[in-house]
Amino acid sequence: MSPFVIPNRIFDPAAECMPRTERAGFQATHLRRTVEQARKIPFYRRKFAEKHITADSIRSVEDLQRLPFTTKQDLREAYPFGFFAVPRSELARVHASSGTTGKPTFVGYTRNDMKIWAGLCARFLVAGGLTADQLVQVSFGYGLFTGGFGLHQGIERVGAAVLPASSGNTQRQIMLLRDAKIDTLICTPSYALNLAEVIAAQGIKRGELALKFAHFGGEPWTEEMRCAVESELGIFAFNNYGLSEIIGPGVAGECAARTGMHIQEDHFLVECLNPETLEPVPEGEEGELVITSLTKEACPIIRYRTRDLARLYYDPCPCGRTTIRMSRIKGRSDDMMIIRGVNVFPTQIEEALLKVDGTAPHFMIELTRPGNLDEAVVKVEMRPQEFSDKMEAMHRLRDNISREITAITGLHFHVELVEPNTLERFTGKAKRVIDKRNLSC
Ligand code: DLL
Repeated sequence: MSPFVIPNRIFDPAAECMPRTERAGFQATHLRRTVEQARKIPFYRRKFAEKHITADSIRSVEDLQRLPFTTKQDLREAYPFGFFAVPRSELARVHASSGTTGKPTFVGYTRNDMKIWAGLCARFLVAGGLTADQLVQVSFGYGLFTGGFGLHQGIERVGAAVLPASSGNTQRQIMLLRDAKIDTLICTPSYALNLAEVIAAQGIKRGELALKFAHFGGEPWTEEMRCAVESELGIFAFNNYGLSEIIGPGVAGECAARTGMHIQEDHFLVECLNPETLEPVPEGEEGELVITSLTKEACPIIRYRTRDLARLYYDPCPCGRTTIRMSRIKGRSDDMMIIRGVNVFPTQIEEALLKVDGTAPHFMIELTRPGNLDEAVVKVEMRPQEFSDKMEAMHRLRDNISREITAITGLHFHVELVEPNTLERFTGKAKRVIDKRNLSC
């Protein structure tokens, strides 16, 4: 067996390492069942009728291409429970997506959905080294957000112990980490950075913490950010991906090889499409992830357009799992800024900043359009030790940052250096762009 595979009762080689052709047969059966289940939802019943789709006509995974897409807008229009395929009596849990535009989007789970969800979270945690003897602090919010409860049930399924700290109150989080000798931390990567900074500011020594591992997800982050957080907290950090409309965390996660996140293909079909033409992009090229659930009862979902941009890799992973792997998410197409006609993602700014010594990856982008041309300002925090009143040193730092940003984005950003600890900190997902351009008029 590969050295990357950690034997554990959760790891399921029959499902995770099966030959790809065999998996396709299994997926086709489940796709057929999903179409059957989705017919209970008026939206899909209508779309299937328009396209003459019946469950029986689904014979292979290639038939996926004939199925209709689902967008966030479709879900919104069916508010509150129009995308539920089961009666209320069969529901075991309801969560909601972190809607930025007023009303949330509800997602329901039957008892069986809950069991599957716990198993999926357990699987990626185990792939990333979680063992039953660890004590895990969950610093995701427990509530409508799927992060807290989702990871919580996965940890319990593994048999590890969970400390449900929930989000917020950074001082108390650090006290818990230290006093309970937590080995594994679960939160967003930006919150981990926030914790690392406060830990350093309080003069807490590495030896006072027992932290070894972390599982981060819920927002885009870069490899540079991983290096920074790992070295500041002395941990090994794994990436995991999911979204509430699909299930929550548990769609994909990294194994110890960390060569992309293994998609849990026995439960989800993932396509990578050109967002304009909606045609598949060639293997390894960037596109929008479009996800179909294969085993969900309460909220089966077909070809959901995630708006998340990533790449898919089909080559074998050293860990032995045969599932497709997805790259980091470059960003959501919703987060993409179009500045003077050039597409820019906040992750590109993060990448640039982490290449320059002396800056902290705390930044805020402000976009304005004083005349006809966009202006982009990035406020960047300095590290306390680099903050000085020597103009020349500050100018040099600013020029270095500006050069890196231009090298990565091809655009000029005005760089404003700001004092340590002056930009907003986030306890969940970071929000880094303020767009004052009033583009709707
Ligand atoms: O964030 C579910 C989740 C919770 C995943 C905890 C992982 C850990 P939503 O609030 O619906 O659900 O937000 C989903 O977050 O479409 C991506 O844009 C982004 N996202 C989630 N995980 C990652 C990741 C949860 N690892 C949206 N890398 C998704 C990049 C991520 N972006």
